[in-house]
Parts: sequence; C-alpha cells; structure tokens
Amino acid sequence: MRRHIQLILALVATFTLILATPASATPTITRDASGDSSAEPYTDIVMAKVTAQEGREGLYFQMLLAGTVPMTPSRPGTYNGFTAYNWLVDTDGNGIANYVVVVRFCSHLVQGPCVGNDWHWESALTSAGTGQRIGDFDYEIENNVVKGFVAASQLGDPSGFRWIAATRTSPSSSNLPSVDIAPDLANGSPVWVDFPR
Ligand SMILES: [Ca+2]
Ligand SMILES: [Ca+2]
Repeated sequence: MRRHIQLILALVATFTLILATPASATPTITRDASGDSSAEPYTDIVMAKVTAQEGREGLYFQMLLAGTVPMTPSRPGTYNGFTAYNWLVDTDGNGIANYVVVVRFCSHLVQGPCVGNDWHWESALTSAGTGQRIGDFDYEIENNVVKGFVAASQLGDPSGFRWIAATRTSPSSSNLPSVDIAPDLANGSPVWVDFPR
C-alpha cells in the first residue's frame, strides 16, 4: 500500500511538471485521492488545476485522471458512455456556482443542451443555475489529461473566483451525483479552491 501511494505521488509529480508551461502563471491546484470515483479510473480525479496565462486573459482548466480517457466511452445503462469533466466556478463567493466549465462526451438524446444526437466530445460553458449552454471553448484530451482554455471575459472577468472539479457519468438533470469531486466534501460541505487574479 505504501509503495502504491509513493508511486501515485511520483506520477502526480511527473504530470505536474508536464502540465506546467512557461507561458503560464498563478496556478491553483488541488490533489485528490486515487480510487475514490464510483465509476471508471478515467473519471477518478488525481489532480485538478486552474492556471492564468500571464499577460493575457486566458484561463487553463486542467484535470489529471487515474486512467486514460477513451475516445468513445461506453457503458451499459440509460446514459451509455456519458462522461463529463466539470469545473464549477463561483465568481461572487456566495458558495453557489455561477458557471460550469464542461468537457463532455454526450448526445442530445440524453442531455438537452448537448448539441447533436450522435455521441461526441464537446466543450460547453454553462450557466450553473439553468444548465443552459452559454458558450464553448477550445479543449484537449490527451491520455489521462483533460484541458479547457477559457477566456476570463467569458466568466464576466471576475477579480477572482473559487472552483471545484467534478466528474459525472450522467447528466445533472438525472439528479444522480458526480462520481468524483476534488476537493472532497468536508463534513458534507463543499470545499472551494480559491483562484486569485
Ligand atoms: Ca479521485
Ligand atoms: Ca475525490
């Protein structure tokens, strides 16, 4: 078990180095236990991070997963391969998300705001209150890393914000919970990561 933990720590250190880019600054990071997702390893958050691109107004949202994200996730059941990587963003500090930055594998047939009936990957900036899609952004999925590149102006140019990373295998309209979140709840309450700007 100890060796297992050491290996995970070594992997996290390695990927943290890989994720760091010279043009970036001001990262906020949360590390999460491996093995605490109720679904596949590619839904199991090991590390999540938000970084501002120095001198520009770009924000990088990143998640490191315990397993490689498949090109076409598939599982039995109502929601098929539905897989979503979410960053909940609270821009006014009231403890309720204003926006959700989403990279997801979805179909309009199981999630209304998802564009197109064929199963596909897409990005969506959604209004947390209504679930409506209010924009999209560039994203990348590379092995076990998911990245989204969001302009701060898309989030209303907040002076700072708080965020929580979460993964889902069903649309939020299902009322089923996220399968993993980072940071974990503390005594049942959400724990937000501060991102100062
Ligand atoms: Ca985890
Ligand atoms: Ca967790």
